[in-house]
Amino acid sequence: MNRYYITTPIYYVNDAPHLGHAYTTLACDVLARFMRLDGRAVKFLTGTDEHGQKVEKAAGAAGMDPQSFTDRVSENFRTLAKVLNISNDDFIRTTEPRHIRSSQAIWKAIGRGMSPKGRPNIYLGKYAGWYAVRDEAFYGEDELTSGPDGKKRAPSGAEVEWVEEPSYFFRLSDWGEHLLAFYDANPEFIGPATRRNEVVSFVRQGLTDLSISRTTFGWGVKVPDAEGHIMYVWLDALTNYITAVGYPDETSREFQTFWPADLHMVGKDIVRFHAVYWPAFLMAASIAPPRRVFAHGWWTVEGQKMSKSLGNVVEPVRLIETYGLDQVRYFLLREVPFGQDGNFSHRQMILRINSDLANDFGNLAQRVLSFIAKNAGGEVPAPGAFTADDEALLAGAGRLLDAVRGRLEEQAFHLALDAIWDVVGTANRYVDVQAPWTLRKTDQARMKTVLYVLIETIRQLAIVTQPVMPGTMGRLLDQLAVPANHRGFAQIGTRLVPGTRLPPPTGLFPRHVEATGA
Ligand code: ME8
Repeated sequence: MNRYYITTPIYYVNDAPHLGHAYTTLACDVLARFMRLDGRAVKFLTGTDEHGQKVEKAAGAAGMDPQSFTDRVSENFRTLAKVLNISNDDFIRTTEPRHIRSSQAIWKAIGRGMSPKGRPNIYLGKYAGWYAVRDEAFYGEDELTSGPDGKKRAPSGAEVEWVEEPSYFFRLSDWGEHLLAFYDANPEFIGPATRRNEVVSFVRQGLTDLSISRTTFGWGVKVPDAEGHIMYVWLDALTNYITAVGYPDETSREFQTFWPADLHMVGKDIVRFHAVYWPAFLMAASIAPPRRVFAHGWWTVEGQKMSKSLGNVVEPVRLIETYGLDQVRYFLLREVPFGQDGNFSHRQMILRINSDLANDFGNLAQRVLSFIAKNAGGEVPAPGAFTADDEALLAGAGRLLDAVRGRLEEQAFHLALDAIWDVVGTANRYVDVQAPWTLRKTDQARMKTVLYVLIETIRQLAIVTQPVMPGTMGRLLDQLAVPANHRGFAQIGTRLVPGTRLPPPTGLFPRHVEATGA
C-alpha cells in the first residue's frame, strides 16, 4: 500500500490550544513524516470543528458572532501547527463551503439507505434526554452520576442538561451486529486493545438510536429539506475526514487514492464517536469505514487534571519557548507509553533534555564530530578493514529502520525511540571502548576506521530520527554533509564517502539550565 492518509481530530474552537491538542497533532506529524521518508504518498489532515452549541456559547461569551469568533480562534490552531513544525497537507474548517456540501451529501446518502433490518436509516422523532454541551454528547440516565453539588454529570465530568426537542434520529440500534462483525473481521480497527474491548462491550450491550439533528439553536449545518433542523455537530464533524478527500465526489482521484483513511488518531475521550458512530454512519451511506482508530491517553500536569479553573493549562507555545521545539517534540512522545495516560512535569522534561538529548545523543554527535574536526582533517575519514565490534555497531544501526517502522505501525512511539536510543547507547560505549583519543597516538589508521564507523552510525541515527526532531536532525545531517536527496529511507544504505569535507560542528542539544529564581 503506497499511500497513507492520517488525520488528527478537528479541534473545537471554543478555547485556546493546549498540550492535549499539541500531543495528538504531533503524534500524527511524526507518522506522516515517517511515511513520506519511507516513500509513501501521504495526506495528513488537521483542522477545526466550528459548529455546535459549545462554540456558539463561547462566541456569545466573547461578545462575537459565531463566524467572526471561529475565524479568529481557528487561526490560533493554524499558528500552533506552524509553531510545532507540523507538516499537514490540508487544514479543514467545518464552516467552509466544501464541508457544508459534503455534510449535507452524507446526510442524504444515509437517508437514502435502509438499515440492515430493512427500515429507513433516518426518521423524525422527538429527543427527550440528557445532553452535555461540553462533550457535545447525549447520555443515558444510567451513565450519569450525581456530583456533591447535586448536579448530574456525564462520565467525563461534564454537566448535563435536560433537552426536549423535535429531532431526526439515526437508526443506530439496527447497526450493532454489523459493527460487531466489522470489529471481528478487522482486529486492527481499534487500538490499543483496552479501547477495543471497551468499544466491543459497549456495542454488545445494545445500541440506542442517535439523535442527529437539533432545533433549539442555529449554529450548524442545515439539514437538507428540513426547515429548522441543523445537523448534530458530531455527524458534521466526523464527515470532515471525507470532505478533505473530495466527498461527495467519490470518483475523484483524491477520494480514490486516499479513502479509506489509514489512521484516525484520537484521544481516548472520543473513541465512541470514531469507532462506533463513524463506521455506522459510513456503512449506512455505503462508504468504506477507515482502517484504524488509535486512542492515546490523557496528560495530567504535575499530578493534576489540566484545567482552566486550576490555572495549570500547559500552553504549547510557552513550552517551546522555554525548552526548544524538538526537545518538546521528543519529550511528549518519549515520556509516556503511547496509549496510556501520562503526567507532565517540568522536572521530568529537564531530566530528559539533559540526559537523553544532551548527554546521550548530543554528546555522541558532538564528541565524534569535533574529534574529526580537530584530529582527522575535518573530512569523512577513510576506513580500513572492519573488526567484529565495528560490524556489530553498523549492523545494529542497519536494523534500526525496520525496528522503528514496526513500532510505528503500532503507534508505539516510545518503543521506536527506545530502539533508537539503544543504538545511541551502544555507540557511546563503543567510543569509550575504542578510545580514538588513544588511537590517535598509537594507530591513526585504526582511529580513522573507528571514526568512520561512528560517523556512519550517527548518519543512520539522524535519518531515522528525522520524523521526531526534523529541525535538529536536519542540522545534524548538514554537519555530516549528507545531501538533501540522500535523506530518505530509500537512500539509507548510501554510505558516507571518505574524503567528503564536513562543515564545522556545532552543538545539537544544549543542557537546560533553569533560570535562577525560577
Ligand atoms: O474532541 N491530554 O475536540 P477537542 C491529552 N472537536 N489529550 C487531550 C487532553 C489532555 N489533557 N485534552 C484534550 C474534540 N485532549 C472534537 C473532535 S473529531 C471529528 C472532533 C485531546 O478540541 C482530546 O482527547 O475537545 C482530543 O483527541 C483532542 O485533544 C481534541 O479535543
